[in-house]
Amino acid sequence: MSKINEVKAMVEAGKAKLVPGLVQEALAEGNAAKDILQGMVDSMRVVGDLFSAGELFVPEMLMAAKAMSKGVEVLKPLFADQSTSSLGTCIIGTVEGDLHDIGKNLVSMMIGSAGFDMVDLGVDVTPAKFVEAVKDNENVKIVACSGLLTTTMTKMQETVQALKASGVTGYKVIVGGAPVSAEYAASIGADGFAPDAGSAAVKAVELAK
Ligand code: B1M
Repeated sequence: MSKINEVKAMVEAGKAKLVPGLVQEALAEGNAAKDILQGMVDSMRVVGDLFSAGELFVPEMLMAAKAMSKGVEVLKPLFADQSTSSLGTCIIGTVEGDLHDIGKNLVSMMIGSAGFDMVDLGVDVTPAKFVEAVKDNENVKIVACSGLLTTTMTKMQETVQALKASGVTGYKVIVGGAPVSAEYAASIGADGFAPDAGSAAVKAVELAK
């Protein structure tokens, strides 16, 4: 079994203690960090499908998430920004009612590696907290909202509305997450949408210009 497949199997099995070492071994074997990352993203899809099929439950989903997060910690320095000048500040968070943070963390890592100073508000972020953050931070160019649940997608709309009503300007809002589409993003007045972490970074750079 290739090391990436071993990483994937251990993420799916929720073996958080084994994954970092296997990620190191996969790197040592010559695999690119992005390929190892993609392997772990694919594993989370498998876990989600098993959950949908009733073959796996919330605790196992949580263990798989922890295992992936440990693997991402090993890869994070490899995606670090090498540039010295900043493109501005990016505020990021998962919207209110939603506790999923793996995708948000990957998006944060990629936007950060594109040259932004990241302010990560975490998960379950209310519209008011996003507004507070654009007021409290200097040189905010991007606000990035992540959401994984169809049930809390409306909070994304409320966040965009609250940001517009705040009167603070000079930044753009991008949204994304599995249930979010370009059409939905446009319908709630967001300035941009990205389907994955890499394109979120590209979109952030484009909008911050
Ligand atoms: Co949850 N969960 N979960 N879960 N979970 C999903 C999302 C689900 C699709 C599973 C399923 O049913 N197949 C389903 C949502 C259904 C729906 O609404 N359509 C679901 C459910 C139902 C739930 C609970 C309600 C379950 C319950 O309690 N009965 C509950 C809700 C809790 C809450 O949030 N209030 C719940 C809980 C959890 C755990 C806590 C156990 C755990 C999360 C742990 C954590 O994040 N720390 C968890 C997990 C792990 C998942 C799955 C299996 C994996 C999510 C993940 O990390 N994917 C997920 C199934 C799936 O996704 N197939 C599922 C990997 C990650 C890299 O992908 O987050 O999509 P993703 O991010 C991508 C893109 O979406 C995009 O880029 C990322 C990287 O390329 N992206 C952006 C994300 N944000 C972006 C922002 C951008 C741009 C792109 O711009 C700003």
